[in-house]
Amino acid sequence: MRSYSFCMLTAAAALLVPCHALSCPGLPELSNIPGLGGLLRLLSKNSDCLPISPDTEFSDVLENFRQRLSRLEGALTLKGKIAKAGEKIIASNGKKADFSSALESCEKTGGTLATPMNKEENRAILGIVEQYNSYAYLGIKENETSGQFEYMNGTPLNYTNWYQYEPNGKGTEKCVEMYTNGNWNDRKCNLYRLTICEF
Ligand SMILES: [Ca+2]
Repeated sequence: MRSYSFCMLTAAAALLVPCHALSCPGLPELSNIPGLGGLLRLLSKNSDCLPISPDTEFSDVLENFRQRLSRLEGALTLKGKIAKAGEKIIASNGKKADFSSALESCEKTGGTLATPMNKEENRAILGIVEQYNSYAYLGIKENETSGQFEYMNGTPLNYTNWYQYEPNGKGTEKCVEMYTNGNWNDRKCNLYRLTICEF
């Protein structure tokens, strides 16, 4: 599985590479972003656009970028805005929404609903739930045909943390919420629950 850092670097590369061939209409705006402006100036040097740097130099720049992202993650984690679990970043916009609206707002920002696939991820999501003291929908749904709970892509669950006697709403409670103790409950999908996404 590709790492978060790798994905961020790929995104950065995708942002930069098209400028080799094209004019850079977005460059002035990007240059205004604190930190990124310096990176772009470093990359752009004497050219009117971004040059193809020697591999070693480009690696240095990417490494520098990776370190800055890592520090930013650290700062956000400290402020309780995000939680890290392995390669996953868990974050909330603090808003309550029904299941489909919550999922949509996560997908709009390039993520999906937080989906705990092991104890560590469950704990990270719980940290956000505790911070807002609010139940949250998870990225898990009941299969219409089999009645089994599964991930959003249809694969079976490989980790569960059901509350005692749950799931108990077969056919009527098709979504899953996390309680403020980290346990899960199957629940109707049209309630207002904290939106927590993973990236
Ligand atoms: Ca239930």
